[in-house]
Amino acid sequence: MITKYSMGQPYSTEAVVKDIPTVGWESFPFAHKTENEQFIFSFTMAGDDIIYGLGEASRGINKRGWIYQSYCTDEPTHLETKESLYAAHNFLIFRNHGIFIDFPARIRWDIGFTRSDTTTITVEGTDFDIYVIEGDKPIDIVRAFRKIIGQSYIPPFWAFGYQQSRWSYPDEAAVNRVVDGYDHAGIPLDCVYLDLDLMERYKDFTVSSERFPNFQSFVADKRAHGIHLIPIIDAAIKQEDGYDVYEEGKANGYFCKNADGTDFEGGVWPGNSCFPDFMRRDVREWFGTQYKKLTDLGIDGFWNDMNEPALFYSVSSLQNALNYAADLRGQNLELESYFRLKDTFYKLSNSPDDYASIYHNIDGRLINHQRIHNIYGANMTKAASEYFEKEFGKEKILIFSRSSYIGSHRTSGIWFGDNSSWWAHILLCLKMLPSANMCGFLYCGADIGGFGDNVTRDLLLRFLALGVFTPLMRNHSCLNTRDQECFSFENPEDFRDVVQVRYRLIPYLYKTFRKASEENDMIFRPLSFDYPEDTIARECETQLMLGDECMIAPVYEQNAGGRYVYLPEDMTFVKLSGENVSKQPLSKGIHYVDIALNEVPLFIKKGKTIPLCKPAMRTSLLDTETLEEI
Ligand code: MIG
Repeated sequence: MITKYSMGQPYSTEAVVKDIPTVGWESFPFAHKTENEQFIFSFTMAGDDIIYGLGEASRGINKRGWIYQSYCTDEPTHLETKESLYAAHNFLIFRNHGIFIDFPARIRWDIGFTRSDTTTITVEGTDFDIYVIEGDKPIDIVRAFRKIIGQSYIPPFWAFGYQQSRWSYPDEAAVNRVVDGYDHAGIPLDCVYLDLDLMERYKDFTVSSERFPNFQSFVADKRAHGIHLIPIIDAAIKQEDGYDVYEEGKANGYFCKNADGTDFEGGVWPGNSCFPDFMRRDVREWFGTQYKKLTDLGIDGFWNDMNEPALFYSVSSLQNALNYAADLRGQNLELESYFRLKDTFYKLSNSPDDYASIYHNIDGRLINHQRIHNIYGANMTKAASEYFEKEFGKEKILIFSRSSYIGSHRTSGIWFGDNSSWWAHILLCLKMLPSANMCGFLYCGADIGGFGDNVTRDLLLRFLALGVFTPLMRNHSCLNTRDQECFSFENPEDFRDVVQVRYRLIPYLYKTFRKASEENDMIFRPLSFDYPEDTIARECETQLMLGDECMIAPVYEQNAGGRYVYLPEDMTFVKLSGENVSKQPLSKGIHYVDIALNEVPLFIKKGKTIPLCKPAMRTSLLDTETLEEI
């Protein structure tokens, strides 16, 4: 059963696609109050209550014991103490209740942080809808919720292939080196990503004629070789006379405003930039059409970045900071004023004051950005996906976004942003998967190997062995980090063994994915969903159930030759490596299993089988008809 409660005049986020009548607040099942323009509600948790949800967020599958904030943030360091990442996925499950707060501004979720037995949720505004979904089991609650938010995005089939990215492959030669490197090592590959260096001075939808002089034929050439090139699109538009996107946006009043109605100016990669007002349908249509510049050149996939939106500084606060610094010139700074000076610059990025100075023109009214902050990026990606669907139909163009809100799951995927080459981030990815699935995000994954910092060979191999199962399987790495392509390390045949397993599993993974999309189901479930009475399963956050057939349990520690795994029932332990398959029946309970660096572990339930095809160098070369059951 789903009940909708409404307060004030909610902004229409389009997260929910089913009409649900609202009822009075008397029946709202949680203690609540409205105070200082905030709506606050709370519930008491028993010692063993598990709280699920929040999609892309830090910490565990069980969200207890921390405070989270829905406030889309360009967060480059995913420490466990971070309260916000790039997305706002306002869905929680508590016992037999699912709670979805449809509200595009800040929400605080204090889940046993202030008091270990209490969850207190603070909605920072008084215009919102809350949906309460009742169900016997968490999976029933998820399915009922997913039904009202609509079917999840399905990307093109080739998007299930292995993908290589880096910030940045600066020119055609660099891209060729990647493709050749993979081909030479016999490691399958379907996509290569183009980051900021594709563009001419960070101008969206442009191609540097110096570094990619024959882009159209280059794209065609790669396509003929089975490789898709995937360019990045940033949210902000460079202010530059003569740059058509900027000129058109300015002339038509398509950019976000200051309070006085002039265009808001902020610094991002291109320097001073304007921010398209994605809240407006006409602006979305205009921005969506810009992608044509690249689809006309043969491009069929994109990733939308920096759309929280990331803001290095606003032009006005940078000026204020510079003036402040100029005033201090020549003075002997006391420590306090020195730190104030330092903070003045340090706090320029993603400053709440700057966000509060941005306005959107919605139906002729200026609406402050802070009121809709969490759906800005979602609307950028909606601009792109609406255009793709209209122009090319469904399942033709790959599109995924960094920032997202529930509802984005219908038209795009997401990636989990700037993680690091840390062992802990294998598990962070694993934990985000079921939470993202609960909120409808099926096409997702983390930067394999980690984005920030230097990866090691063993970390990359272990990360890949989890990535083999994530719908988006992309290795991506930051500027100034060591080479992270599989062929850059010694014994590349180990990498081939692992990536080939992905290709062997694609028929199974693709079918599981489609079914989850069509039936509003999860691909990855916490063990506690399937074995609610089993204490060890309830607490397990290093393994996941996958589909109806199996369980995954990646190795996540350095120098480990295997791991402890908990089997909640008898299963077959399968090790996949290249074309090799080894099987061993294991009984319910805890086992230590050996797993070499070139092996992918998988646990298949009794009476179930999984189809494997032969590996191939591209998804387009897979024979998905000839299958071997294991
Ligand atoms: O501020 O485009 O998360 O994947 O490589 C950094 C450069 C901007 C952040 C993205 C990352 C991408 C990077 N971008």
